[in-house]
Amino acid sequence: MRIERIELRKIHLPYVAMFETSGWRETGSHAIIVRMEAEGIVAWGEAPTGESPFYNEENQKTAWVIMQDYLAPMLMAADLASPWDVTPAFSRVRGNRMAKAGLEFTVWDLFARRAGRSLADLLGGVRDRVEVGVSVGIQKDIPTLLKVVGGYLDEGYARIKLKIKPGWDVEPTRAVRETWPDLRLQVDANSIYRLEDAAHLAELDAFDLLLIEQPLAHDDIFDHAKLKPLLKSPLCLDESIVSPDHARWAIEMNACDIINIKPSRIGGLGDAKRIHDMAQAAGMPVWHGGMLETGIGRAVNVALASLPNFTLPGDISANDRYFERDIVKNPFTLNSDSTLTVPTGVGHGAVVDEDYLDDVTIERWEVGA
Ligand code: OSB
Ligand code: MG
Repeated sequence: MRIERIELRKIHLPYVAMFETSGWRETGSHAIIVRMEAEGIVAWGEAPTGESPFYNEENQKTAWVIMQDYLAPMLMAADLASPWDVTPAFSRVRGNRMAKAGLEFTVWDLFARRAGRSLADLLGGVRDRVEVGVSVGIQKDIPTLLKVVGGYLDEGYARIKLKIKPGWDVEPTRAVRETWPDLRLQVDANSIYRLEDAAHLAELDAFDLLLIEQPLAHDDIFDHAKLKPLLKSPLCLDESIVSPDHARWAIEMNACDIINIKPSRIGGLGDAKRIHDMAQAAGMPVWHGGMLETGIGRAVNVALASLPNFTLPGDISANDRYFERDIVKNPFTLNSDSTLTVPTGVGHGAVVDEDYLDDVTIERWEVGA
């Protein structure tokens, strides 16, 4: 397959509520939306970049430049036998994995649509519904947190993740655990602690957590391997696992119990599936993280999360948890068993609301016929 046309859009789509982590705040999606044409087929994807390079090294502006100057020309020059050919075609470009992923997702959608198959089916998905939860940002005080968590539980979410940081870790987690003794609960530190904080982090062991996510540096595996035996709670890596090699190193070094897979962080669905398969062979569970995606990236995530080794609930909430109005016409809604239904139509299944997408587009660029 030859890609005939690529169109990129920078968007700004406000969130229903500001989202705060240990290191930054997100007030809305600053994603790059990708549209491609080949052989009469139109496909869509999303690089879920943020406004600032505070999660990883990328943001909307860096991905915009890298996609235009390097990745789009590489893709236009490639003759693709399958979506697996995209990652090798981009290999000369170091890092910049979200920029790569936005394009790679779109090529998967193209191939799935051409084959008349769903993306989940093309990837090897085995579930018709995926279990999900909510990632709850840092709140101004504990009463507010309990209200916010209670609201999500009332909506039917059966798993909660709390963002933590020094000064907002043991006490909020204790308060949520004491209020809901049976809740499936986990925490995410987004790289804010140091190995010297091990004894403090071990205080979280009292709260029967599903996992503690990425306590140490965003690019660390070595210190996590040292931390793991000092904690009783399962240790999960997010930021640190950016490629199949990083996953292999973490598994061989015994640096984690669980891996959070975000295909956007990893540079695409191909390498994300490789990590899924590698973890499965090692007996290590994975779960699907999120980057507060629009409905386009969300549909990609749901498809991937239907693979067999995604055995913990994902950070893939229903669209209305993020946006008052999304850029898709068929948002996901939460099923009563805290799941989302995996789309069965062709491609990833998101139907783009092109009029509303036009409204939230702040810049456009295109290449090709
Ligand atoms: O670390 O998992 C994270 C959002 C933006 C950047 C990083 C993270 C997150 C989330 C939200 O936790 C997950 C979601 O609901 O999309
Ligand atoms: Mg995380």
